[in-house]
Amino acid sequence: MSEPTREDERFMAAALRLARRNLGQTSTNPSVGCLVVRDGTIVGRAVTAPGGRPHAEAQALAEAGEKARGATAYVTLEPCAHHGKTPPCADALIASGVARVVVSILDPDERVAGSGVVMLRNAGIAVDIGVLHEEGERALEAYLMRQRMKRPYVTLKLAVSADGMIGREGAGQVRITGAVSRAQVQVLRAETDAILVGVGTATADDPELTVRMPGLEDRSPVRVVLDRRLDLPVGSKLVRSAREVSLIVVAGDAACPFSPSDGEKVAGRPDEGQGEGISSPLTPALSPQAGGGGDYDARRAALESAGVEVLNADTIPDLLTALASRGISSLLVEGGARAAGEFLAAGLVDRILLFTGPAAIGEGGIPSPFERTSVPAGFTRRRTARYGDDIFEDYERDI
Ligand code: AOF
Ligand code: ZN
Repeated sequence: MSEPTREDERFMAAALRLARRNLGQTSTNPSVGCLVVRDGTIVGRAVTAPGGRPHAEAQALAEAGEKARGATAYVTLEPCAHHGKTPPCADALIASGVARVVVSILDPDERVAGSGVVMLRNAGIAVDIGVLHEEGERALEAYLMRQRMKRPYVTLKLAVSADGMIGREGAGQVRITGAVSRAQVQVLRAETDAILVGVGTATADDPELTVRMPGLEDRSPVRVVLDRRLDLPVGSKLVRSAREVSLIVVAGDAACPFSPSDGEKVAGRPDEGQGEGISSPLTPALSPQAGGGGDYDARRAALESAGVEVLNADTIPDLLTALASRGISSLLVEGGARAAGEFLAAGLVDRILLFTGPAAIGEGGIPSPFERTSVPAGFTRRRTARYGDDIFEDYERDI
């Protein structure tokens, strides 16, 4: 068997970069990169198509054509061995006449799990596994999390003011970070399968949670709202756009922890004990319906007839299991403090992206779920960057 070389690492690095291109676009499939290289020249290159098919190898081999004969194929994930919605990539590689296949990560999908490699070797093709293994694990982390742990990889994104606030009571959306950070968040959304907020934030801010960056408009993730009692107004932007971009509203039973509290921005909710004198930012059309009570079924029916999927899940782990079974591998939690706190308390945050703006909010500020501008123990900072006047920090969960 051949030995992996520096050149192998170079081409695998290029395949991993290529795979990034369709992150968040290929659910339930991972975004895989494939290069076909002959005599040091790339003769075919592809990434898993949006929607998950065709797979990367099939497209790269089609581009290479006859030039694939005797070439080396670099694939970030083990080529599939199963007849799924498309024929096995292992068969396509064998038929193409490639002499060697270099793989970064073995596919944990039980339909593959090493059998792609066996098929290739049985056909006399040299196979090297584990080239840039660590980088491969990182590039495929969301897919690997869903396959191995049956839940999505969870990223918590927080924008905090210089004094550690995530907003101002009763003020709706407050601008905390600048244009560069906001553009980064748009890219992040585009690379993620699903995005989640609590009903307090959904009601107070009335966000759309779509990708609006020019050129990426068709890359909006599935939107998810934690909403125990189905208080999300039918007139909200989220519900009104549910036929264009999927919206899942997560209801629970009485024991469910998803109820908003004063940790989250819920203005004008008489039943939540909001203080007097806090002016509601909500237009009448967006005021939450009276919570609880017997019209739950009517609210559910109204949401469903607006194209919303209502999902019952009583706990964060139950919710994550349900999302994973829908093929969602990555989840971006965007707030508010209550929703963030729920995920942290459940120990189900894998990564924290903290954007800190230059201005203080002061009086009436809603504190971040963390102590001022820090993050909880158990996370290690991997990267810091300056985005305009903001500071960006990327933390990963330890182990
Ligand atoms: C590859 N190349 O580019 C990708 C692969 O539903 P199907 O038939 O498309 O199969 C989905 C499975 O294929 C998925 O769970 C994973 O094991 C593999 N993804 N395999 O050879 C690719 N995206
Ligand atoms: Zn395949």
